[in-house]
Amino acid sequence: MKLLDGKRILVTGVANRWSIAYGIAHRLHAHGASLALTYQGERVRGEVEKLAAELGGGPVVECDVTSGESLSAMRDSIAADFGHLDGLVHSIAMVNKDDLSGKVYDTSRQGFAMALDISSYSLIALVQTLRETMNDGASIMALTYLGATQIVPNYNIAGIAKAALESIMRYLAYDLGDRGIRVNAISAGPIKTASSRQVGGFSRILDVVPKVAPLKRNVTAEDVGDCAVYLASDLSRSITADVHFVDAGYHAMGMYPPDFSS
Ligand code: 0WD
Repeated sequence: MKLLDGKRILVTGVANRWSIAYGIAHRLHAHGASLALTYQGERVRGEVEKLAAELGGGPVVECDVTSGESLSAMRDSIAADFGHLDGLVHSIAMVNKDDLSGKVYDTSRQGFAMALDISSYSLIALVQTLRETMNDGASIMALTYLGATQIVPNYNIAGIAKAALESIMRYLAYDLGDRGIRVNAISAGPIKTASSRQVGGFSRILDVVPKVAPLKRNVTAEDVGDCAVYLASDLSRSITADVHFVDAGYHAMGMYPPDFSS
């Protein structure tokens, strides 16, 4: 008997093999979950279909979170081909590259609106669309980053969007608690992906973590995936409205260690 046997989980945000969502899907599948994946746009469809075939061959459905029509069509397709959900993974973010360096006060109104729409509001949009297609007791999780609450130079508007996402996570946990549906966030340490490479100075962030974090290393998407397994499973049945750090302990450091040199 595996931890997630019989659980049907929808994973968003798989773009390629390096996506954190892929690491999560891989671990959920290893622990027995049946998976459906969403992809954004024809550009990544072939790759996501290939990855889905390795993960049990569940449905692969298009979903652009900025479009109500796309969200509704995704829900109808999931309801018809997959059934009610026991889990939902939100692994979606988008910020203009120009807004991932320089000064926050230079952020445009359009860049702010787009970042908050895709990276934060999308969690509300997904829950609004899918809540009737979710079983009571389901588990929802969203990916966040330390830049939500701490200053991480260059993360800028992405951090502001993550602060909104974490707050949305808590309010949704309250909204859905009467159905036993849990909503949590996983705060991942830096991992090299298509999105993270857009952040100014990202390779320096990867260099610093092993010198500072208590575990003296970076984390992998599979590490994040194992936290997702716990949150999707009944082991975390009493855990909701919280941020779970998978960052080798980096977030807890108040000062760099004495032997630190960059
Ligand atoms: O260091 C990192 N990589 C960290 C990432 C540390 C902590 C948190 N995160 C978060 C990200 O902010 C994001 O929420 O993890 C999540 C996944 O990010 P990722 O795995 O680093 O990046 P990526 O593989 O690019 O996945 C993000 C995906 C998009 O990928 P592309 O590369 O095509 O932009 O978000 C999806 C898309 O699949 N996405 C959308 N999905 C639906 N509708 C949309 C949209 N409009 N826009 C982007």
